[in-house]
Amino acid sequence: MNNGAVLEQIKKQNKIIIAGHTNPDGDAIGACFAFAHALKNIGKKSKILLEAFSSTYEFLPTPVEVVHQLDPEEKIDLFIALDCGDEQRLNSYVPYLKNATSTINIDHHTSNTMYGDYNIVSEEVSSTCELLYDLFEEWQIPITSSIALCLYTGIVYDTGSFQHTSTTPKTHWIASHLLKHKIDSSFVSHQLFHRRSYEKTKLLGTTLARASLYYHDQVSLSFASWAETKSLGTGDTEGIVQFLAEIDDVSVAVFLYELYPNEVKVSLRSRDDVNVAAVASQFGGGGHIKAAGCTIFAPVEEAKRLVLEALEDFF
Ligand SMILES: [Mn+2]
Repeated sequence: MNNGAVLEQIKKQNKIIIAGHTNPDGDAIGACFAFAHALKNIGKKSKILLEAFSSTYEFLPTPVEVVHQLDPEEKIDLFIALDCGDEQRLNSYVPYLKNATSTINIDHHTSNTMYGDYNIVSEEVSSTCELLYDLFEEWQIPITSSIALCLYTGIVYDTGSFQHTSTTPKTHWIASHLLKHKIDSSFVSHQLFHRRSYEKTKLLGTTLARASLYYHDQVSLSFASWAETKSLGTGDTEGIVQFLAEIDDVSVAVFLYELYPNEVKVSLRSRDDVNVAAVASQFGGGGHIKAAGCTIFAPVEEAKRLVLEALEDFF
């Protein structure tokens, strides 16, 4: 893929939508915001399309309007999907992708289905934000301090503060360049990993108290019901699965939460050889070998049974 041709394509378009995946995380949000800044800096207008996200990210500067929905009649020249392994990750935004005159898919998931007219996909990078750094360099779009903060946040988020195995020397190299833009890295870490609402703190306690171990203590699992998830307001249960993965000899951690009645989101983490992306894909989900997710349309007890059954082969 000639990335220069992608930039030429962008320059020709007027109605540009930049979208990230459902239940947006730090990488998706950082990537969308950074991309909007980059487009603005080359004189292109855009709009960001994202589902509601945690107030954690309110410190990130956006140069354009962020909307949760578009007018179904709205004509879209170019739809740019960021951090989405497949079309379904766009959830209710799929029709906008389908109706757009052209589409660009920029992502770093192994499971990427190359659904765009243009696909810039690398599995070698830690995050979509890391990929964007290289892309902006190639496109000679200057990294401003706003872009740097957005990209840095996405990289820190997706690498778990440079702790996940996806972190490479290159990741650190890029981060060091971004930090030259006077980013308060301690503040970013606090926002992303060391701050949670009172409601989420309580839910964390409840779900950890009900954690169970399976398959000779190699799998940890817990869950939150719809009523409990709803108590959060935002449905933000991010990070809870990590606590389950930190239990002594646990190899796979599972956290299920009912986002709506009979709609269960499943987060999976692996600390060893189990490919949890493969497990998630059995339920139409995807992700990375060590971190993946899916949605199961069933009561939470049933979803729990199905996931444990899918994991049985590994233990
Ligand atoms: Mn990502």
